Amino acid sequence: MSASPLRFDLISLFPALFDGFLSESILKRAIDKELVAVHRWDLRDWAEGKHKQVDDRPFGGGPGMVLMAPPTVAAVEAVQAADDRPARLIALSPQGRRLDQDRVRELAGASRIILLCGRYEGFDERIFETLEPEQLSVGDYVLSGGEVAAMVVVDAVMRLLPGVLGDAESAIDESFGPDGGLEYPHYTRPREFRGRAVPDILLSGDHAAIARWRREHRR
Ligand code: 21W
Repeated sequence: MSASPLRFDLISLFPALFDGFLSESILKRAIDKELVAVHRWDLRDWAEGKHKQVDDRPFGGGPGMVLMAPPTVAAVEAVQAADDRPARLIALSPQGRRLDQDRVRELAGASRIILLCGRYEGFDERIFETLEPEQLSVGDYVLSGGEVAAMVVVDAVMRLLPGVLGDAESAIDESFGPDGGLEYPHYTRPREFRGRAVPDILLSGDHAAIARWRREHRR
């Protein structure tokens, strides 16, 4: 459909984690409509040796394992070369800058985004020195790896791409707009639930009064 859909490349040790995410709902529809393309890559395919090792113990001691530079850098360079368009390279890392809607909007203007997902205690520092990725976190809590964070990035970005959401769904982004929150309490059937009724005004058909009520109940 669109000439050149935004392309995501997801590099992970567990690419199957993205299966359900990519095969349901809005994202599946966007992929089917070729508004976005998502490619998955298994980091282990660049591991060397009989054991296909991708992690090792930290020099200097300490807990956990560290993602090794050689397979990781080889994977990223191969993925970069898989398409002519230059890519934004993002490493998902708890030490990264926190993702917010401004950054999401900015990423939605890219033509290609490579998301590198770590596991274990962290990345060998030379991965950062060699590839100089942007580092992004999705919040101040501890995940088991970068995959869920990568899904957050893909989800937040793809829903801003033209044609991905219907008009009704698009309105949801207004809650991050210049007017601040347009969030108000929502109700649907039934009209009464466990003794709690829907406010009469919402059933009145008086659109001006409803708009006023929603402004007054904005949160
Ligand atoms: C979590 C890796 C913690 C390394 C004991 C005390 C990517 C993430 C991740 C992970 C550590 C993101 C330590 C928000 C996240 C991610 C796995 C470091 C050091 N050990 N955004 N301190 N939260 N997490 N642990 O966890 O890869 S983006």
